[in-house]
Amino acid sequence: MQARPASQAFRAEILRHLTYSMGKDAGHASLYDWRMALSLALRDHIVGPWFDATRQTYEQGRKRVYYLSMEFLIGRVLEDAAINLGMRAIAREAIEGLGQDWHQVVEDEPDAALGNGGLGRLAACYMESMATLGCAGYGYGIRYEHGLFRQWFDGGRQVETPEDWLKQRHPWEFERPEVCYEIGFKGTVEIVNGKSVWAPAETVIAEAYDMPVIGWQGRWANTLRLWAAKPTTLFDLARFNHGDFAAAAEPEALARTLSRVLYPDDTTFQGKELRLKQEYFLTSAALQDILRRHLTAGLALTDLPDHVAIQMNDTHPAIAGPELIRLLSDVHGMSFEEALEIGVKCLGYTNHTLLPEALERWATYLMGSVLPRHMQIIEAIDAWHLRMNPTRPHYVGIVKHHEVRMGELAFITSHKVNGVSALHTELVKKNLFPELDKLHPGRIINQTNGVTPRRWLRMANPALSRLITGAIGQGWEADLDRLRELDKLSEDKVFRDDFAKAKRANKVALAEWIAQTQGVVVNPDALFDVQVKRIHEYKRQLLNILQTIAEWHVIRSNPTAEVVPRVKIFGGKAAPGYQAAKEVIRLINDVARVVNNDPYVGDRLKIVYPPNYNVSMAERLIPAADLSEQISTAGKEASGTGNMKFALNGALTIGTLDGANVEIRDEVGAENFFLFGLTAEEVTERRKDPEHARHAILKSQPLQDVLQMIAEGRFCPEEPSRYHGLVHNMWHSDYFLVASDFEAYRDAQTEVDQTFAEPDRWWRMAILNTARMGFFSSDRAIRGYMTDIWGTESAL
Ligand code: T68
Repeated sequence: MQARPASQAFRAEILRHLTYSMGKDAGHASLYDWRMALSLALRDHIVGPWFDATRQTYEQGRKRVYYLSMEFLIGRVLEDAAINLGMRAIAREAIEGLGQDWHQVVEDEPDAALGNGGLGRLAACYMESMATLGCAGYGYGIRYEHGLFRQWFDGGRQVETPEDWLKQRHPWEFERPEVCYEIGFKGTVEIVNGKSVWAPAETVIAEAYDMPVIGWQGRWANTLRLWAAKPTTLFDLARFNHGDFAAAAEPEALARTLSRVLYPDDTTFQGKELRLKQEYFLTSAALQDILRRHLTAGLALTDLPDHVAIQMNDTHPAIAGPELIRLLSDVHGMSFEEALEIGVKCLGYTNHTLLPEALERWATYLMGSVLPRHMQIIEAIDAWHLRMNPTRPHYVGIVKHHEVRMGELAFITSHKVNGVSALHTELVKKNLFPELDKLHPGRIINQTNGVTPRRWLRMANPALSRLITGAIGQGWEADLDRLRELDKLSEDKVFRDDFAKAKRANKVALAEWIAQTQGVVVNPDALFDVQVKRIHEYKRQLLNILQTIAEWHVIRSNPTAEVVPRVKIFGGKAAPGYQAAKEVIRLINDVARVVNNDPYVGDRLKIVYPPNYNVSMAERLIPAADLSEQISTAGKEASGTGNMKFALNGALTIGTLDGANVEIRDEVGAENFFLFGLTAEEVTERRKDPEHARHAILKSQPLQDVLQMIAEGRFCPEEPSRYHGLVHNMWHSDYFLVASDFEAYRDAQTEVDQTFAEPDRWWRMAILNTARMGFFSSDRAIRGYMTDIWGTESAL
């Protein structure tokens, strides 16, 4: 077939980059060279819209949004950029015309894994939606040299190795050596002429690296600005000249540790000095950059709230309040109260968790030593807040029991605080900030999370995307409510068959990948049952594997039973120090080994747990899923976003009334959702019975059998006592109520089987899930932030 002129021209652009940017000729180019040349050629097409957007924002004096986040879980960029530019077909044709396989080139790109999980991925989806909607803004984060660790399994146990995405050049970033700021730590504060002067004892330089973020159809682009730490003094020449080469490089090594690694703990607060320094490093660099931009535009600092909206992604950048006050008062001469008032108008805070162990609370001695001036300002904010709210109960303060509570700090320094699902927001009001909510009615609002349909449907699931476009025409990618037009097609037998075929094609592709990478052969006609997310007790992967064991037991005790064949797929990492989560990982792998090698079982049950779950793996698994496991203990999952991606791709959900599951069920219809389990209120009630675990276990023979098998070492004959601790905990503690929900979960799984056995019914439900997910587009979420929090309008 003759290549289109556009792709011929683009081919020349790739070759130009291969020659002049990579210094290679086609005969000697590696896959890496080709990927770089292709990426750079695509990047050239982003620069135009990027400049235009920046110029327009500047000329129109538009208010900008600054999204401060310690994490941006971007994943791969190449194909996403190509799709948003409307150049995927051209790019593919061009690179294949040059003898390269598109998929191989795309998959050569390492994931930018600058995040742990949902919070970081949400930031990435929001950046893409802001660009799509023409919401002018910047993302500010850290350019970690090492993103989230790589996971592999050794005898079923999680092992972590460092991630190394910057080993190769990252073609999507522009280094900005001229955009740099000094960041100070420690030292002393003195009063000079009635003003506080902070003399830091340590300083580092924050240097900017910019990544353009291109929106749908290339109509707008924003910047993701990531800061890298550089030393203020590169080198101690005196020491070097004395022959002490290692010591001479010390200042550099010290500075660089600041942006060296992402903290891999998404669940417990550790209170480590380096983490506090990282948080301040990001925040101070971002705020200095924001003020510089404002001042160079010739604007007055008193007008800051008309031009600047700053969103704090959780409390990680919550030092922003004190830092902004410091910059406005100490550096720019404003009064404390005026600075505070301006700060509050600019700042917003998104809460992502209620788990007490995850809430940030810095010891006052640490805060006071790392950021002495900020500690003073925090105390001043606390005192001011008490003055302004004389009815405030004493225990509501920011500083309490020698700790600085970052949630309270973020709340008091923001004009809006938001939860991430309807249920979560209610619990934020009721359980997390009840007193502050009373003092500041209306400050807490909800913005239910969303995901970008460009990456999570259009890119990840081309088969389904083609089917949708064929049925309802183009444009749904940026107007996801239009999927409703599929509603009536659920009654159309031909469409149902096509929908099932698209899903089957994805399952076949996944089955091939599983066979190749895991050495496990799975049947694409089995039900693909997927639970992928960070491993955490509250997310209850344990409930899933216990039910799997029960199912295996049924098959074993009934060798000829006709069951609906299932493939249980797990994916996810545990924080390296989280022993209970690591034990669950090992149990899943142990059970998988036994079940997958059990000749009685055959095709009826398989368990796969591919290591190193990340964004790219999600893009492979989600489109191939039949069943989405969203089974957290009610009241614990703030929202979930994987739940949205699965349903959008036509998987049915088995889930509890937790986080955004509640709203997903409302949207898709209760009859198209497999609900089970205690509600958040019932969970609280149930915990009042100290023997809830034992009582629940005694009511369930299958659960007793499962626990007995584990206790006997059926899955680890080489070390039968391996899971005694886990079983003991199930009987005597079971904080996350696995036992209490076990029977309900099994019943729901039986219903899943029965439904799957009736394809017409199943596919009708699956279509209705896709059709009714419009609400969960991150475009809707960003529109909500724009009107309710940021006070900004689209530039498009
Ligand atoms: C997640 N939080 C929520 N935290 O658990 C999830 N935490 O329900 C929600 O959908 C998602 O945020 C988006 O709102 C996280 O992912 C972290 O990753 C994290 C990282 C560092 C410290 C604390």
